[in-house]
Amino acid sequence: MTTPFTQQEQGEPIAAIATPVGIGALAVVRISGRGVFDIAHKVFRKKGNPAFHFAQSKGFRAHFGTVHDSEGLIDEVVALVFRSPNSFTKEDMVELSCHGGPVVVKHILKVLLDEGCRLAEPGEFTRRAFLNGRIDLLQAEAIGEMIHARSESAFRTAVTQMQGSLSNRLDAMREKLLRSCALLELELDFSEEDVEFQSRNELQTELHRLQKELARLIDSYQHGRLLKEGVATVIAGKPNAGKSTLLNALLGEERSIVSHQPGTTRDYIEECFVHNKTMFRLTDTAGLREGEEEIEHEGIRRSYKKISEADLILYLLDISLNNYLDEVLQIQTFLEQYPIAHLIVIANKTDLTTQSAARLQQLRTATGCDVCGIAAAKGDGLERLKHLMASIAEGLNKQQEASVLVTSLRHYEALRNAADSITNAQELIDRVAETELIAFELRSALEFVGEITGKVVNEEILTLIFERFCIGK
Ligand SMILES: Nc1nc2c(ncn2[C@@H]2O[C@H](COP(=O)(O)OP(=O)(O)OP(=O)(O)O)[C@@H](O)[C@H]2O)c(=O)[nH]1
Ligand SMILES: [Mg+2]
Repeated sequence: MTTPFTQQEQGEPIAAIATPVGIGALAVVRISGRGVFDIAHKVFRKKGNPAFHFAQSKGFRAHFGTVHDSEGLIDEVVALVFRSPNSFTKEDMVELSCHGGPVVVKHILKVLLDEGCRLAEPGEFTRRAFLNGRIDLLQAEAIGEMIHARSESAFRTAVTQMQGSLSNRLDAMREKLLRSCALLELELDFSEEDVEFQSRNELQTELHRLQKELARLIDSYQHGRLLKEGVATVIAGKPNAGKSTLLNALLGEERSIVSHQPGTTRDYIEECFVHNKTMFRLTDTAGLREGEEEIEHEGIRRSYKKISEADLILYLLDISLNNYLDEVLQIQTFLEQYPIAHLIVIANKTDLTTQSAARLQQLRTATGCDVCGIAAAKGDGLERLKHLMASIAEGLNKQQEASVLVTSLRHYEALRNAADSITNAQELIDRVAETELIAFELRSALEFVGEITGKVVNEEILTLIFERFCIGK
């Protein structure tokens, strides 16, 4: 669509601060919608050209000038003009770059609101970009994910999604489904004549192909989730093993309270840790023992919950204690209870014993696990541990070496629903069921796929997606 919107078709004028709150070199206030050139005109004076009006400016032009309110000058700004449809929202837009103090920016926003703009809702600019057909829903979500990406890999995946790789795959799938649906529905129109426009054999082959493609995307979610949310890594072990010390050492900051008293950590503490472009979501937990009192008991219950959700368990023990082998039982229980999670046994406080090498070997033999010796308080052995963690994360990621990834639970569920509908259709064809029933299943598959890119728009989904954005995006 390249025709500009008429003024009537553009949304009501909205304004928002597009840059983070706080002091910075620059800040940007953006406005979009019907009549924004007139609104900007009322508050802006171009240097050396008092007769200037935004309506006469070409798109993608920057104009230097000042912003005023009724009492006088507010700031010197650069005004960038975007003419419909060549803007982020496809509407007329102006972006005012001003000095980055919070008072200045709010002042500029206020004059724009006084002159007729409404304060934008979170994500409203992106919502307009979607509704006006500039981007699809997947791309809109990818923009949100890109902004929130906390690791290089998560960022890269979001960028690929924003460029439309997943959208293209899904569109191709939709087209094939649409074609089959149309042919089946044509048969329904001619039902009295008993014709078959869509060969059932060909349809089965086509559906089989689609199922394979869907399965690949569904499988990619495990990897996509790890990229986006990080490898869920839980530090577990008995009180005083040094779990909080390890968390702090990995983060390089004193995040969790460390003390010689057993039972220091009560509630779990979660922090992100990026190593080798991979993000780990590290959780320090309350030490595992028979709970002494109510609060600690609750803390320990939460520890077990976190352990049960982990991709990677770092089981920490104090190797300087003489009863270190008592821990083997606990480790074996974890291995049995959480067979899917990876487990590294970490023998801490190697600085307090001269026998750590022999003890580590014993633990390896007794548990069959990777055992890593460290002195968390000094930072000894941490590089090896990080290396081990990275190689486990790589293994998790290798399970799915794909260029197109599904990273969102919403997409994952829609794809699973689509796959279920196609399975139903396949069974119906096998049973030589009525055309109407097959067409119904393919229609619902089509809708599920369409929900992802926004071809089928659902107001509830839109609200859910855009409310997670910040205002001004
Ligand atoms: N010598 C030595 N002491 C350590 C080492 N790591 C931790 N400690 C000490 O062990 C004690 C307990 O450390 P924490 O990190 O609080 O242990 P924790 O496992 O979080 O304990 P809880 O929160 O009570 O479950 C503190 O006094 C630490 O200074 C180490 O590598 N060597
Ligand atoms: Mg602790």
